[in-house]
Amino acid sequence: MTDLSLSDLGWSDHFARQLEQGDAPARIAEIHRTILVALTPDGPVKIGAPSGAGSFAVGDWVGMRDGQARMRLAPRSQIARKAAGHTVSRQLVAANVDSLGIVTSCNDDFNPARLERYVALAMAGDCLPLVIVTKADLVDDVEPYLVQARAISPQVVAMALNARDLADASRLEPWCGPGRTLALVGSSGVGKTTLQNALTGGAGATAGVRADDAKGRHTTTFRALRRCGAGGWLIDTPGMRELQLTDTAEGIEELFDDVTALVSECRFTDCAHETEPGCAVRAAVDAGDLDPERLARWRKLEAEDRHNSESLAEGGRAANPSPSTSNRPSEARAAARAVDAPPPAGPDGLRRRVHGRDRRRPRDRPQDAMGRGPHRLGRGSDASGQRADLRGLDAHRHGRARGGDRSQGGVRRFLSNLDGQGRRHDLHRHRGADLCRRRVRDTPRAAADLQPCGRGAGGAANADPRGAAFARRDCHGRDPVAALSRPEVDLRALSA
Ligand SMILES: Nc1nc2c(ncn2[C@@H]2O[C@H](COP(=O)(O)OP(=O)(O)OP(=O)(O)O)[C@@H](O)[C@H]2O)c(=O)[nH]1
Ligand SMILES: [Mg+2]
Repeated sequence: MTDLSLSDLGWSDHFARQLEQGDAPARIAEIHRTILVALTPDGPVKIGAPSGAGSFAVGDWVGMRDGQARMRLAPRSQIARKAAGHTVSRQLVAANVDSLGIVTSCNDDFNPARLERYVALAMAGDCLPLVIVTKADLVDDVEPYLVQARAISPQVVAMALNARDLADASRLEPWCGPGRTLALVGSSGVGKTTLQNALTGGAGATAGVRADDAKGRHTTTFRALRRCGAGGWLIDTPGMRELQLTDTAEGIEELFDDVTALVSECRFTDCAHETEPGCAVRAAVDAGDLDPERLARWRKLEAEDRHNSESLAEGGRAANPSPSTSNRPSEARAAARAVDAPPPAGPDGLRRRVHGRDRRRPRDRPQDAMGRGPHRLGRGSDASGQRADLRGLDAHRHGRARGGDRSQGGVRRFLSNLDGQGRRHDLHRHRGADLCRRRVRDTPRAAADLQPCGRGAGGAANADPRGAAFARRDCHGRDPVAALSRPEVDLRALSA
């Protein structure tokens, strides 16, 4: 018996609704080759995994019966990547995580392009991207690191600290307070376990880094969920040698929302942004409005994600994969996935996109009164438009109503939907927050309904460790903005 209740462990209605009669809930704390270590109010238990340990993530809730993890309960959020190496498989990193602590150091490990990948991963998994820059004690000025980290996205919260200093490390406690889970990811040797030890009082093994290139020694070998002194949970993970994205399209789209907005303005739906007439992306580059390096990074991540997602889908179809290992965590997304089949583009689908073949397919949907094209509904939508519709639903869910989504009508529909559903927090997305701000100005009723938001922040926030409410800057770092809060995830950002 422990003094932990189910809600101390992170249990909520979301999971209760899924639990089948006769099953007992348990939260996965460790995953080993054949067994899982799960936490229950009665204490930790070792249970079997009939469907294979790899189909569970640390942080998962399961329905347990007769010593077996009978059923994985659909997670609220999930982090998954393409497994390292040449194997075509997806690896679950963590589940039911509120914030993804992307750990890097003030040394050779610091790499904004790599951080950008992790941020896309966090966004795709519905987690707050929190960049933690360790080894602040080794440099004179941490500001250049923080500036670069924050430049990745207005949603990124970044802080620099000395992980070996308990008081400094305790600045992370708001992210792992009661009911919250923080997962730490990053290269080997950046100080993840050092942070874990500071926040949990544990004694996980740590080891020094190589002097010449600051690389770590891959000391931590398995993922583990640990209780924090602050009352929440922390997941430490082994250092990642590489992070290959898969099924992260939403995160990439969100991270590069300026590029994807331009893409939606191109004359041809499958524009490759090379030499096509009416290409809004090239026009923005030529006008100096879009950094060509940013465009190149977007291209690279998008192509990689598409390639890996398609390879996994191909391999998975043969093996009848579980859809639950994707980065689309919610039940709604999981349900959508069942019919959201990859576009029937055939084997050259990718080639056509990447190399721009056969791309003279003008947009057939009407423009709005302002002469703007419809919002891009998704790549490779099929002839029946099924995929496009689903993307539209998803866009709507994230405050990006499709087809003239920047119109007040789109916002109105979105807000009324939210009002009717008990103030779901969906406006944390960059573009959604932008819409939201406009709406706040225009409609007193909506403004009264809105609550301070923890996401979409572009700068300093009023940190409130109780997670009650945060006054945030808007996505553009200008005015304070109020946005909708999702009651069950009330911590969405604090400042450095
Ligand atoms: N000076 C300084 N050293 C740190 C800091 N954080 C971690 N270290 C040291 O960096 C080394 C690596 O730390 P770990 O906590 O083992 O790193 P890790 O990220 O868990 O590494 P893996 O388990 O291999 O993935 C240890 O010697 C730590 O003492 C910091 O903020 N400042
Ligand atoms: Mg470690």
